[in-house]
Amino acid sequence: MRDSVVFGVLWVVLSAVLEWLLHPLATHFYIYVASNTAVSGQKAAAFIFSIALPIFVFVVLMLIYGAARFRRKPGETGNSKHQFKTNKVFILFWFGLSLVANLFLFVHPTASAEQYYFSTINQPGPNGQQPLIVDVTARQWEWFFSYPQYGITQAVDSNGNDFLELPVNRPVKFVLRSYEPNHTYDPQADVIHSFWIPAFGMKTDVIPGLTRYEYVTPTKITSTQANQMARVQCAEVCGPGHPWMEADMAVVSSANFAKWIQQEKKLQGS
Ligand SMILES: [Cu+2]
Repeated sequence: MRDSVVFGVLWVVLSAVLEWLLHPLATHFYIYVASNTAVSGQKAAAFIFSIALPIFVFVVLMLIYGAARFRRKPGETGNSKHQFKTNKVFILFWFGLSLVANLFLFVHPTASAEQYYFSTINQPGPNGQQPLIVDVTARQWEWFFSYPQYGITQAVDSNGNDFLELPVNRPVKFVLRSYEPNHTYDPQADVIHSFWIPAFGMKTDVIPGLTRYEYVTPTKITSTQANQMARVQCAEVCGPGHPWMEADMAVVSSANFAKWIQQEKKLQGS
C-alpha cells in the first residue's frame, strides 16, 4: 500500500513537472503555422503529447521504481517474494485504460479535426467570399498554378518563375492534377507527385489520371522569402529533379491580391 502511495505521488509530481517543462516544446511541433489546417494539426499534436506524457512517465517510472525498490537483496536466493506471475486486476485495469485512451484519442483530436476540416469544404470565407480556386498542375519537375476565376493560365513572379499567391483568410480550393499534355487522362502521362506546403500543414498526392482536391484557409501574411516553410514542395520522389521541385509563394492582404491579379492579367496579355 505504501509503495502505491509513493509511486502515485512520484508519478503525479514528475508528470506535472515534465508537462510544465516540455509545454513550450509541445506548442512548436509545427515549426511554422500559417493556415487553419496547420493550427488544428498543431493543437492536436500538443494535445496528444500532453496525454501521452503521463502514460510514458507511468511506464518508465514503474520500471525504475520496481527495479530499485524490489530488487533482490544480497544473500537472498530464488525469486523475490514480490514477484508474481499474473494479476488479473492489474491486467484488466491496464487493458481497460489503454482501450479508453485509444478510443478517446480517436474521437478527439482525430475525428473532431476531420469533422472541422470537412465542415470548411466549399464554405464561404468570414467576409462571405467564395473559395479561391487554384488549379495546380505537377510535372517533372515543375509546379504550374492557374486561377480559372480570374483567367490567369500560368501565374509567375517578376523573374518568370512559377508562383503561388493567395489572399489571407479566404478559403482556397486546390484542384490537383498531374501533367497531361493532351488532356487524355492518360495514366502514363506523368508520375505521382505530392503537393506539400509545410507552413499550411497539408500534403496531398497528385496522381496521374485523377483530379484531387485540397482545402485550406491561409491565416497569416507570409512568403517564401519571410519563411522557407511557406513554399510549395514536391513530397513524393518523382525522379532526379525531385529535390528541386518547389515553387515560391506568398500570402498577402486581399487588397494586394487584387493588385497582383491585375499585374498577372497584364503579363498574360503581353
Ligand atoms: Cu517529387
